[in-house]
Amino acid sequence: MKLVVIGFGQCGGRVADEFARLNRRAHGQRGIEIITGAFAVNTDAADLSGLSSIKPDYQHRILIGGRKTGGHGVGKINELGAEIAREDGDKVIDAIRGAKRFFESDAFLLIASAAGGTGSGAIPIMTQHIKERYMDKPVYNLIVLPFAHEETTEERTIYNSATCLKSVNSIADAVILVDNQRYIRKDFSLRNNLAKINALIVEPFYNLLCAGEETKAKHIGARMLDAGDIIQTLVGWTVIGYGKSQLPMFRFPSWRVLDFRKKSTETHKGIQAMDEAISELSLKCNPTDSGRALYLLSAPAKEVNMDLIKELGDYLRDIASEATIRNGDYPRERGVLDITVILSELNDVEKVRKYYNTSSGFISTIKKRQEEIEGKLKGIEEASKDIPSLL
Ligand SMILES: Nc1nc2c(ncn2[C@@H]2O[C@H](COP(=O)(O)OP(=O)(O)OP(=O)(O)O)[C@@H](O)[C@H]2O)c(=O)[nH]1
Ligand SMILES: [Mg+2]
Repeated sequence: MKLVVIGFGQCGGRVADEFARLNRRAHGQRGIEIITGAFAVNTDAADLSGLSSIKPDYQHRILIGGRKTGGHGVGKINELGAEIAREDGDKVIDAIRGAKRFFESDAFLLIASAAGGTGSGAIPIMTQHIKERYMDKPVYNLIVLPFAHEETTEERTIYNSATCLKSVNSIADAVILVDNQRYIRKDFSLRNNLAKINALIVEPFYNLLCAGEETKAKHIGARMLDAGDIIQTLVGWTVIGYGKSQLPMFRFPSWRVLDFRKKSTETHKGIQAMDEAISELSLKCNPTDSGRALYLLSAPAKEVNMDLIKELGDYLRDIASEATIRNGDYPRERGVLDITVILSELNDVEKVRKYYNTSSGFISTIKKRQEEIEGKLKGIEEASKDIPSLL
């Protein structure tokens, strides 16, 4: 599957930059292209120049709202991010049109954090803009949710997240949710290492996007997973997960090992990777809430057998009992077996519901505070009415 990737704001831009690196890796290691164009859009000029893999010209690193913000961002006011996207959105469309291989793309992937200002505000507006302009291609959003500590220190974090999520959900074909907090569960030092988190965020997309682009027979599985399968799976709230098991690089010839034992070891390794993919989903959710699911098994060709595929299918069927499940196998890597899982069409996401509930509580407080400020301003204006002005 080939994507046009567009990142908005600092977080979105950096994750899009990581996708550009992923494409370089696919090209270098496998001779295939998975990204037809990578763009970063920001109100902050310094953030744009901090990127490394997205082409450094103004058609790929697009500054919007320069006049309004002086190139310094919107300071977490996502209404301003939205307004600027409305005014300057054509710049992004022009850039997409200029991309050489655009006609080969299967879909758009737009990326932003929910909690910031620029990305959070611009992504719903640009999703709508692109959907109206390119009706034949799905437009997906990848939304990064804030760390827990950000939610407690700043009201805007929750409010921006709620407004962004509500807006993207009503317009994007699917919204892939990625929770920053999930990545520091096991390794707290990651909190200060966003680059490492970004690499972990994009990793599950590598085999997923590559599998359908292979042309060499030896890398085409018994059941190839292509863009059509992914497009059929992605609807509404979505999460993605990835897990892997190391395999011995060298095996004894098979006559030295009892056949049933070999098979059960492979199945065990497969289940172990699937287990990891499910427990490392990009956002904590309940798999029984999903209406569509997909898994891709990548492993050396000789490790893939019907038993393993059946066991993996049964495993996912058990936990995502309501979902239509698609699957594929991808004969690749030596020495590892890995599994990518997508759970989509989720009919409930606890974290999103919490943002909505908490924000609804804020709205009256925010309004009241606004009225108080306006009242005070009026008071001071009133007191000054008899004072002559120098203007
Ligand atoms: N995973 C990840 N999260 C990030 C990154 N940069 C920022 N964030 C998160 O994104 C949120 C802040 O949003 P930003 O993307 O910095 O904001 P912005 O869209 O640039 O908007 P303004 O700076 O307010 O104009 C916070 O929740 C951060 O934790 C990043 O590189 N990776
Ligand atoms: Mg910023």
